[in-house]
Amino acid sequence: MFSDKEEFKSEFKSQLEEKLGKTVTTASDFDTYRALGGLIREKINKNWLKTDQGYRENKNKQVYYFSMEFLMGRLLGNNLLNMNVLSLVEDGLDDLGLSLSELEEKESDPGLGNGGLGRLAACFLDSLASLNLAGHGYGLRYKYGMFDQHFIDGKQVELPDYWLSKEFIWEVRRPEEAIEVRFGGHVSSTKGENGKLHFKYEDYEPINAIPYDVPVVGYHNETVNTLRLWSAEPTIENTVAKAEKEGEFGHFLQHKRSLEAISEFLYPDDSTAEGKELRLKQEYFLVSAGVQSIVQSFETLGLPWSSFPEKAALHINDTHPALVIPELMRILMDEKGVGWEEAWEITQNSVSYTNHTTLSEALESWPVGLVRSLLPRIFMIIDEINERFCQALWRTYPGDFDRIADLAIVADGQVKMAHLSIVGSHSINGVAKLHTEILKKREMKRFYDTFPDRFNNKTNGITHRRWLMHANRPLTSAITEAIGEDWIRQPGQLTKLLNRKDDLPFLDRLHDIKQKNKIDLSNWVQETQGIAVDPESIFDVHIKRLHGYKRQLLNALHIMHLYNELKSDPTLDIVPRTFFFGAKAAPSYHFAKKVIQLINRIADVVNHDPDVNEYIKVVFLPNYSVSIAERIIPASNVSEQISMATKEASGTGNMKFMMNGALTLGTMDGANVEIHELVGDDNLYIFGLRSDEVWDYYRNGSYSSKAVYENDQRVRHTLDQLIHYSPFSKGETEFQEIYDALLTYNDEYFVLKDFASYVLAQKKVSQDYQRKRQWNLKSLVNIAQSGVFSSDRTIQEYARDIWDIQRVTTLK
Ligand code: 26V
Repeated sequence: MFSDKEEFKSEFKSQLEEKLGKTVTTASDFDTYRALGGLIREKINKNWLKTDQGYRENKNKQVYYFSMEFLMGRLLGNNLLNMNVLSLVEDGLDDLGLSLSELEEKESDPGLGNGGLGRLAACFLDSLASLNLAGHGYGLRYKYGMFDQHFIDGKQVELPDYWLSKEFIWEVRRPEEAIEVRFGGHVSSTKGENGKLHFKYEDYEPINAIPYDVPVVGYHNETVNTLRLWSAEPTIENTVAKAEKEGEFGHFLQHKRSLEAISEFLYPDDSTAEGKELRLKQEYFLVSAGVQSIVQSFETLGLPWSSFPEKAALHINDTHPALVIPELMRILMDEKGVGWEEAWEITQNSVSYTNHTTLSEALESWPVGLVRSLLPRIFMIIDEINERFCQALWRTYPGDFDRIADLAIVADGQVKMAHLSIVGSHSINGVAKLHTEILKKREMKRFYDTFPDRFNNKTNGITHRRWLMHANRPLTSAITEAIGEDWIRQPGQLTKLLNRKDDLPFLDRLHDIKQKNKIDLSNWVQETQGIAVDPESIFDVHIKRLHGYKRQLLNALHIMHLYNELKSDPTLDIVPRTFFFGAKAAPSYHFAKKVIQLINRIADVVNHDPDVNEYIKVVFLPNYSVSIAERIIPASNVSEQISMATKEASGTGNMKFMMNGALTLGTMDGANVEIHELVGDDNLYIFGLRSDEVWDYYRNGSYSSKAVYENDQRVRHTLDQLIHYSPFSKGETEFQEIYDALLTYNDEYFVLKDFASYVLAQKKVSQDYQRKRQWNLKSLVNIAQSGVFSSDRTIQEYARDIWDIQRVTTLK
């Protein structure tokens, strides 16, 4: 690396001069960023190569984490941190009159994911590399990531995110490792001499999958793993042949574009599985390229096929890559001559699956006709898997038609991807204790009855390196000064902070750090949004995708209620608060977009009303992203985790806030339940229906939102303000739909039911915040207990229980 700051400076200057033909004074900020990133990339290369060679020579088992999304965030700062040169580089740049944090801002934030599922994948990669585990990501190199969100008249407008327009300096294109993926066509079979069937695949459309590799740098070790992102390109032979056949150049271009469309854009809807052909193509493209390349690299080991599961673990992040199951079967049988039984055993023993949601509308299923025409051989295999599975069920439950129909993989003209994933893998996990229990006892009960040993829980985690050490350096220093630095390698040791409960100067320091972070955020909000916020006010933050079940609407109604209270009694003693929101709605999710519009309207009203704007402010930050999260979380006091109980599988934002000393205001849902278990009633704010109460309501059908409306004057008043003339409606009918969802359609997510207890919990928050010392203590307890939620803990559990891999000891 760099032996000292001076060496860094001279290498950096040479890089600028030799690679870009610029000097420190003539280079633009982006040039400077590129030069710095380029230099760091070169430094990574040695360990990258060494890691790869080490894995090959030692024949270590490799984990391949298949995910349609990797929400990596910016890489420069994190790479510097993990390479142990952050301060050195920062000081060196400072000498040259440059600011590292300003340069970091020049990197575009690759939005190759929707939300929690994609960010989890990124945290996992960081933990795998940092724990010396041989695990890599396989994903798609979307040309357009998550859309850019703008507000026009308070409404969400989406613009394409052409993130590659700024060169992505971390990737390496590897055309020599291209893989051919095949779509469409026909399958014919012939019987061989031994009576074995041989399948021939013809008239298919070939397309090249080109890998782009991104290094994943471990923390203070020599491991550099790989995130491999596949990009779709036409095969030259095929395009030329097509052009010749059709004799027209126009067709050639059209054809080229239709093939490239496969890795063109990220589907921005994480709430409904729509059954679009292009999405299925994307899924198979990732899977086929990935599995073929894994099989190729296994073959270099010269081992029998039966040892495949000892050398490769294929993990599927939700059902989106579930076609790895039939694809591995296809390759083993059709290309390698392995028989069905052995191929099935190999497949099952290699594949494992994580479920991330129980929302029925997000569960994937594909029309049989579509799968059959797009992937004829894959469909035959799925059909056979289904056939054999149903026969086995029949032997265990003879005559139980209902059960077999319920569990079948192919039924009602659909291929059910969750069923395929469960039947084809050896491990199925949920992402928090409550979520896993819901899978076992309810959503997947019959599968659990059939395969009880396959189900297990792996509570999610977050990388403390990005979310604490990089996002909140002052807090990191304070912690290390208090308890030493062992917590960095063993985040569980953060509990040592509990010994500081009576240490007043330390509690004050925590407070000062939070205050400083709040001032930084306020300045940034002023600069970018033109809104003045008071850093002394409570920073109350609700950042996540916009979805009915996440109940941003509950938060919004509460703010309307506060506004009403303040207006009717200007002398009301209220603790000043700033409500922050960040949320993207799926472009086709009409209701979610209405909620965005409502929150922006509330912000407009509240922020401009001199009777209230000294006490409350509302800031809706547009274009919420990983980098915005890194700014806002360290500056938060209150973490809004208010999903309707049973609906949020885990949540991971909740963990990031906790680790940065914010207090959770939440329902007993997802991982909130585990946060509550760790910090106890005194150190977070729980409200609302519990999961069993929700189920009771479902069972009895006894919830009536109208009854709440009739009986609670506050609810009545705020809801009426949505449709009658009021500062919020301005006499328009814009929010009629929200009113109808809550009253006419009986409030699917129990917003009104939980309103009263939410208001109470919010009152308690305000009261407690005024008792500074106690609040700081609560904050300390949260930080101290957050180590469990490091993704290092999560990944160690996956490594031990699911993947059966150990640390690679040949690397430091
Ligand atoms: C679903 C779909 C449906 C098809 C179209 C594209 C698409 C993209 C994403 C999804 C995933 C929805 C599931 C999901 O993101 N679950 C979240 O996973 C987090 C990590 O485990 C967890 O913390 C959140 O609670 C859970 O909602």
